Amino acid sequence: MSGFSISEEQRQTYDRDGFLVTPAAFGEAELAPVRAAIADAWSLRKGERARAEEVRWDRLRPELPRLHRVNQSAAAFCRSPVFAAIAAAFIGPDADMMWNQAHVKAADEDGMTAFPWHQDGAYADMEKPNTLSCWVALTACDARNGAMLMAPGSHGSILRHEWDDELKYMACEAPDDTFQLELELGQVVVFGPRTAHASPPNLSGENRFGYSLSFSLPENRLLPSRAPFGDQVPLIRGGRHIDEVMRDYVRGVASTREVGDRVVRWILERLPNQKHAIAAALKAYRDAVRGGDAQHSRDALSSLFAISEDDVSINGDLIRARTDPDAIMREYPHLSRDVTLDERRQLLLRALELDPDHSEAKSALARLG
Ligand SMILES: O=C(O)CCC(=O)C(=O)O
Repeated sequence: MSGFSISEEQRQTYDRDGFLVTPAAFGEAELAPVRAAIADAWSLRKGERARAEEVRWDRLRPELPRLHRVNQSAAAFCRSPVFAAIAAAFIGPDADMMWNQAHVKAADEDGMTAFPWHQDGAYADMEKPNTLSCWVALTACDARNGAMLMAPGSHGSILRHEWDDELKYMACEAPDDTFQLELELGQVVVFGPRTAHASPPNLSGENRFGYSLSFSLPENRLLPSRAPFGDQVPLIRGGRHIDEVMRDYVRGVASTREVGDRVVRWILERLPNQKHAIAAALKAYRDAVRGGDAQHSRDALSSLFAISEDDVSINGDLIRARTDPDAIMREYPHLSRDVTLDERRQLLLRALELDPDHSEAKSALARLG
């Protein structure tokens, strides 16, 4: 893998504080195509949404999830050797990219580009809870443009989160001990699922771009439903980068047969309606590897890993990104009048997918008729 590595000192910092900040791990040449992908997704979002209430969020503080599905540069970035080294250090020899989402802050209006205090782990109870997030500075960040605030030592337990209707976010109380990061372009903040963080509004007059990627053990599922969750893009297997493993697998290298079969079997198991798309993408990848063009092979593998079910979003967030049925039911009474009956139904069904016995979600669904 790349020359990037995590030192013993960084590991100790992470254990003590719940986060660490790497030196610049990416240069402008790697970041520019990702920023362009985010800018494209942002324009599309602004164009697509005609709903009055959502427009302002989409313009000021859009969260743009799952870019690996729509852009090859973003997909390749998600499997960067930098993340492979971070995941290997903190998760182990087998890890997946679980979720990716850009955070843009435009020039602020009325404090609306702030993110309230929260812990990422409050949104999802995972069967394999050893997850981490990597927040990459795609523009330099400081107090003026809304750099992240971290709470060192806050990673002991999950705090209670309530719906912040003003900022449209599940939020916890602000911790006492907080620290604002100043980041150069390409620095990465690595933090755990229980590390509380927030960010103030962007008062700089320029757009601020960040890209957040989460990693977990493979084949991770949500509790209590045990539904597979997230992007599930393989990143490392047996400590090797997935692109090397899969290349050897489709070339028939015997030592990779078991692991490659398992990667493909899991995609098929998780996406039973996509059998044909998966077979076609695997064939395209095999052909690309045989053709010997590295970039073509990388993109073909990205296309295989990007296959997933269609997404619907409400309140600026994908329904499939909702991972806490109680949070859905706290949000539900506040849905704007623009949210259609069918979308309400889908949101409640998501709550029931997460917790099939959720009585409040069951009653709300019955009331919908
Ligand atoms: O982009 C920001 O300022 C905050 C992002 C954040 O809260 C997150 O990645 O969980």
